[in-house]
Amino acid sequence: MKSKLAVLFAGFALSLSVSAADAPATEFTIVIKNHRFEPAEVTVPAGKKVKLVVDNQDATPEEFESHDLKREKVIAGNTKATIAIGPLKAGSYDFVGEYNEDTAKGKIVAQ
Ligand SMILES: [Cu+2]
Repeated sequence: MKSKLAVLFAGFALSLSVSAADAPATEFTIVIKNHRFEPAEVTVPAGKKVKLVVDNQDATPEEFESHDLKREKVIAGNTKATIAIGPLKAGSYDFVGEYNEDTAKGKIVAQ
């Protein structure tokens, strides 16, 4: 039993160190408020996996939708969702709030 536990802990420590290695500055928060994204433009590092935390502060649900990023996710009112993207090539990637497309527009700029 002891040796099995030691192997488990070694594996756990290894996975911790691996995730720590690509952790820095990879999380970006976008707020939804009054059916708009704030900020409407987010600059992320190209060639890296990043996480978008989309914080819907409106009472109504919104759908984060991006054909460019091949992502769509419904976010209930007053909740947050995390969307993993990348690694992206340098460029501009549009997204919208599909339930309020006239006002909820934004883009990710990878550079
Ligand atoms: Cu959709």
